[in-house]
Amino acid sequence: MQQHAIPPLRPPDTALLAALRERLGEAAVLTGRDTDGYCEDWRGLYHGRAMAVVRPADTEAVADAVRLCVQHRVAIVPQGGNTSMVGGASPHEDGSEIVLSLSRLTRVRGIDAIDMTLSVEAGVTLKAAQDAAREAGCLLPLSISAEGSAQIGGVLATNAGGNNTVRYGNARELVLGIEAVLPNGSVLSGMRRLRKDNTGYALRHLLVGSEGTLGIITAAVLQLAPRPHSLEVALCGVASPEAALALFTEFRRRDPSAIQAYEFMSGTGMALVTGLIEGASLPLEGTAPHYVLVELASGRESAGLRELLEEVLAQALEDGSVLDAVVAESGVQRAAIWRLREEHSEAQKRAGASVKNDVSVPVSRVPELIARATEACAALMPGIRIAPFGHLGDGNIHFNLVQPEAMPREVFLARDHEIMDTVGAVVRALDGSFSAEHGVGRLKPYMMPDWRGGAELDTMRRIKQALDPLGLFNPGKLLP
Ligand code: FAD
Ligand code: 2HG
Ligand code: ZN
Repeated sequence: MQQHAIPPLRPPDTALLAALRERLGEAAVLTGRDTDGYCEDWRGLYHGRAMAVVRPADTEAVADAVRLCVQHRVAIVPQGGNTSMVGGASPHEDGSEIVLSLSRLTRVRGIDAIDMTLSVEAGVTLKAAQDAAREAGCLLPLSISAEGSAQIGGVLATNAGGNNTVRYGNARELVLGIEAVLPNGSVLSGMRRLRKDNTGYALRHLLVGSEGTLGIITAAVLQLAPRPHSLEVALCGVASPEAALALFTEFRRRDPSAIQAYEFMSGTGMALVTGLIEGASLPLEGTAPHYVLVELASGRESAGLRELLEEVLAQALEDGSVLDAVVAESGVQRAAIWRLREEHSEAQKRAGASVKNDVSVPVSRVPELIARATEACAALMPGIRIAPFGHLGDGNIHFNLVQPEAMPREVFLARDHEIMDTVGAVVRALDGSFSAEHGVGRLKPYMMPDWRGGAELDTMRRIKQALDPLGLFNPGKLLP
């Protein structure tokens, strides 16, 4: 983190606060210390201050709050579960912005098991949306470790990826319809649940991934999938990222439709999990340089997944590419294996400050990414803890670096751009992206001109200017 002096607090717009209280009710407008929980991000990188946090209860109230803020020329930071990894939902330190929390929009508006659609409001957590789908006998095939807190609006605004992208795609692929409040206060009502609908520009896709800079998503229609009837999970110790990739391609060759998740973990990252997370232990004979979690699933009950898993692993154990493997025998064991993967972010947080590189490269180049970035980071900062993990099946690796044990947090974080640019140079050489799934947020807009300059950035700016000419929706995020 580049350190900046804390700017002086701007005086609040008392007329606006009074108008918001009158329209939304006293309890829906928080100020002072009541806003603290909304101003700090999950990583603890930003300590913003908000003029107020407003918590409207429905779409009309969101639209009215937007109109009032625009009348008063006060900027709005939309916020869902506040789990952003890039400071996307954090207000500026000068207290000039209003945080608009969607957390009271929690209605499941409808679910249809024949159409396989779920209509939900923005403040429904991803976990609650998954539960609603399950109760109707369907699957909402989007899964991230933060699903208990992340909300549908935030998940769509960031186009979240996660553990099942390899099979079902990112959040974008699941969105059939959307409802959103635009910066001019109008409500875009596109809650259609149609598989086919080619009527001009796909505005829902403009809003998905726009990180609160073009509109406030208030509800969406999501495409559900059939629930799998058979499921197998295995954890493997592997000698190298090359071996992890070879195992992935072998599973895909044998049955392209079977892979539901394919996750890579480094030995360093796994040691942090088993060392710092209560109850997390490795179900293998010993440790390995790297690990892979594979989940296979099928809509059929006797799909032969267990046989497939055992055959592929037996062959890999024999040729030495897999060093050790365990196949879960129960739901409890499946959950214990998944926990080793899902606790990576929390374990790294407990180990100290990290610099996160949420990068993607073509799947075939993941081993090269890991080798080259590891070498470059070790040369840049001796003692840095290199803990890459993530969605190998999508070519999306979280190339995370944890501070050297003896280095103070601030000294380490002051070099974050240097570290990100070191990893970025490798990613660029491999035709990758510096932002695979977490978004650009407040952390990375400085990288946009270099990576997406020319017509791409120019077009983004024109779209922003057309929809939000006053620049009041999440300023300082996404666009430099
Ligand atoms: P917030 O953090 O509140 O906001 C995120 C961005 O969206 C901000 O720019 C905000 O302004 C905007 N926004 C929020 N709500 C709305 C709305 N209703 N309308 C318009 N804009 C809005 N991400 C992944 O992609 N894959 C993962 O596997 C993954 N795992 C994670 C694990 C952990 C432990 C944590 C802490 C985060 C993880 N993330 C992951 C990142 C994050 O959880 C996701 O980006 C998530 O989608 C954000 O949802 P949220 O509701 O918390 O959004
Ligand atoms: C995950 O895949 C998330 O678990 C978080 O995207 C990654 O902590 C991270 O960098
Ligand atoms: Zn991820």
